[in-house]
Amino acid sequence: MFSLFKTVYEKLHTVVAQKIASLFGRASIDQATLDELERLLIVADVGTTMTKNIIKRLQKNVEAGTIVSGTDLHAELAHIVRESLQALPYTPIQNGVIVLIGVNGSGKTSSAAKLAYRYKKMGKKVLLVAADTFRAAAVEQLATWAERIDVDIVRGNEKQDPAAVVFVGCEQFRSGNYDVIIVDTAGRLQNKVNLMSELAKVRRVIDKQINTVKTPADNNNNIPIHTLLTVDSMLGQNSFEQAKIFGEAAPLDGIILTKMDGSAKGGMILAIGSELSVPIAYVSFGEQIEMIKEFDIDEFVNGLLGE
Ligand SMILES: Nc1nc2c(ncn2[C@@H]2O[C@H](COP(=O)(O)OP(=O)(O)OP(=O)(O)O)[C@@H](O)[C@H]2O)c(=O)[nH]1
Ligand SMILES: [Mg+2]
Repeated sequence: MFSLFKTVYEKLHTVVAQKIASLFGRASIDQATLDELERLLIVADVGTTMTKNIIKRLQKNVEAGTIVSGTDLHAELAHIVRESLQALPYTPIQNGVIVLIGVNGSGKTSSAAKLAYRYKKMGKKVLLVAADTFRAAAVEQLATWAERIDVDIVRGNEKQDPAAVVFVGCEQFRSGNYDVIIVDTAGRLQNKVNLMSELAKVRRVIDKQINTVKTPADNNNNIPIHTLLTVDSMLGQNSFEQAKIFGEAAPLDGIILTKMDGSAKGGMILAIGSELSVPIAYVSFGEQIEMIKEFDIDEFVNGLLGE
């Protein structure tokens, strides 16, 4: 299992990280080094806002004499990166609702299956809801996963109102003693306005069914509902606009950064934190069912900047 996880930041480390790490070997740090670092951070998709903040802080340290060598630069950069990620922690739910949203092809359906498998392995009773009724194939895709991992599923029919499918899912969740319900949604519709209003409606149904309509068994505890946005890490900066638009349809609790196995640009992780103020919840790093894990700050910092 560990060898699977080892690959998460492997590509990242071989490409951008090596160039950044070469700066840490320098005996002294001058403006030219900081300019070079700035360029590398932009290439790594750290984003202009975050990159500027980082460089400004490093400059101050250089002027104050607290960064002299490449080793000092490494330590301070790692400190800044860690600090910015720690400001946005994510705590996975133990029981409750996960709604996956995101642009088409970003990995919603795969992530729904992976999370279902993960929770099942933790001993949880999981219900999947195939609410991407825009395409029949989408429902089939999730149903195939559900069968393979032996998890219950509520399936919609093609072109059925997704909110109606979610309604049935919520009823089954409450009556069937489930711990976790994971909802897969559509990533495309005829137009963006329709998609966003559909997602907002799905969210309203869940809010109402889960936390307003109660059965005695619910014990009147508030059940957490997390909306997680899947972001394809290979798309780099393009993902931002999409993430902002999706964030308007439903409050985002976390990001699942997908396809990290193919991405050499892990800087996205920092840009998302600083520009969208949404924590990274999980990283997905391959097509196999186990290939998702909780985002680990230290592992990421070591992947990007070396130990
Ligand atoms: N290599 C790799 N491929 C992935 C990963 N996550 C998803 N994929 C692949 O990306 C493609 C799209 O994934 P889906 O889960 O179907 O994406 P989706 O968001 O549900 O797409 P739509 O239903 O079309 O909106 C599939 O071929 C997946 O196998 C990952 O972490 N790594
Ligand atoms: Mg899908």
